[in-house]
Amino acid sequence: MKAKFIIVEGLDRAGKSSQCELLVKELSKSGPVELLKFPDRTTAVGKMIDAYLQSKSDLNDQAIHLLFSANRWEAVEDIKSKLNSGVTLVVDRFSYSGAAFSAAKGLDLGWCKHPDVGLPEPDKVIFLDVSEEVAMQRGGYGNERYEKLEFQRKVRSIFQQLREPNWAWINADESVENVHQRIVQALGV
Ligand code: DGP
Ligand code: NA
Ligand code: NA
Repeated sequence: MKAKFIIVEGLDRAGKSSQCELLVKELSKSGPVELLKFPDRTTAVGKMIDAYLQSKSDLNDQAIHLLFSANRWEAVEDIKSKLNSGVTLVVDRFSYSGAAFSAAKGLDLGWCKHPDVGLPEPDKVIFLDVSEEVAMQRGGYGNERYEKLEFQRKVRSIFQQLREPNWAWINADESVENVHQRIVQALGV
């Protein structure tokens, strides 16, 4: 099996983390696979992003946008070398989150996409769509900066604009197991 670059995107509270873990487990039956997560809050850049998300620091919209992009770029050699050595990657958020969350603030979508041009392109994008009702049942949105209903609505509408033919748009309101089955079907594994 050729290594695949699979991006999992979604709104906050869509169950992305659990689905990424289940998917990695499933794919590992047929070959090497690893999970990556962005933002990677462990790097120097990632620590600045983490402080921003927790409102411990403030940055203008353009500056934080470029830091999120830099956080992906600083991983590019690692991503490429893993793919080249045959390791399938499941990536919890990537460039689409970068564009959607910043454009939802009112920044120009084209401008938002630009810093990520040249990063690896996905074989498949899994988008986990969650309704407002279910997101609320899952404990509502937390304390982080973007976890607000009105903002999530805008983010969702930008994701719809970004959608391409290699996207699987999956209703993540259902049980963890059902959503997992849909993801597996969409990937044809
Ligand atoms: P997570 O760790 O997946 O819960 O993501 C943290 C928050 O940051 C979440 O609200 C989504 C947002 N986010 C993720 N990637 C980006 C990005 O590249 N740019 C912006 N502006 N926000 C992002
Ligand atoms: Na979050
Ligand atoms: Na998450």
